[in-house]
Amino acid sequence: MHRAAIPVIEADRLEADGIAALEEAGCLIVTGVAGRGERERLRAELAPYMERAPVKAGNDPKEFLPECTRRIIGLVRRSEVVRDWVMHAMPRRLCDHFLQPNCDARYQLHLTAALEIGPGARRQLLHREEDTLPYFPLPRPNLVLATMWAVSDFTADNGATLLVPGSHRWPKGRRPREEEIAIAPMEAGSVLVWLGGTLHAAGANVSDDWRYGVILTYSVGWVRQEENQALAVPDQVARELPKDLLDMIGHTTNGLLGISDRFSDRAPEYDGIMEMNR
Ligand SMILES: O=C(O)CCC(=O)C(=O)O
Repeated sequence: MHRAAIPVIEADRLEADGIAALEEAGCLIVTGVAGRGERERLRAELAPYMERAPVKAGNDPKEFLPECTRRIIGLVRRSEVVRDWVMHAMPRRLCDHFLQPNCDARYQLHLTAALEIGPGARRQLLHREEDTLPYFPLPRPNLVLATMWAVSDFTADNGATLLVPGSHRWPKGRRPREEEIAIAPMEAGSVLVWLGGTLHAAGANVSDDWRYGVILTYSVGWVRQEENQALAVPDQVARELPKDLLDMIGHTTNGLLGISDRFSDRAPEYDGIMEMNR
């Protein structure tokens, strides 16, 4: 069987080749983004939480999360490396291109998750990041851009992500044939990027190793974030974060959305509303 393929580029070719490739395929592997030191720091920062996360049990083929997997969310609170990755120039350049034109004001962090896929995990059900935002017919403007940071190597055997190139342009009911499903093996330090309309799933793990990845997704600022960052990042942590990261997680207004009298200094146009509320 001749399988579909996913475009692969080195990080320094993003501008020249990456944007067009992602536009066309709806998915892209960018190699050489995160160094070994960062990945080791990330593992150390998240280890206390990952070790406590339950490994999914049961064997229900309809469950979204397959058995033998574990995941945690709330990564901005827990990891300085994740904070750097959220604000990394590579995903932001792609968000500038794919999300910003569809924003009233800005794009935002949508979800953070660290996930491990263990030996014996089955293939996940194919889905789209934008399945939670179903109010526009497919194909629709890009609302979400997803990144998967390979903390370990991703291989065809240990559960590398499966994607359907081109499916970001498909109508809703179209299902892929098996040969249209591509596998995204990548070396640790690479980042898989896909658009919110692209069908994808975690692969089955038929190896003896655990596959470790971090998903960071972004959305247009006028939809509700998949992960409630205002609750995920408590005040005592938020106080220490730089303003650009705070803006990214939602401590700012987004056009007319998201006002709070806690940042009236940053949104002078709301002074009147603030006055009424005093
Ligand atoms: O783990 C993967 O490769 C993809 C996971 C995913 O898409 C999800 O859990 O939403």
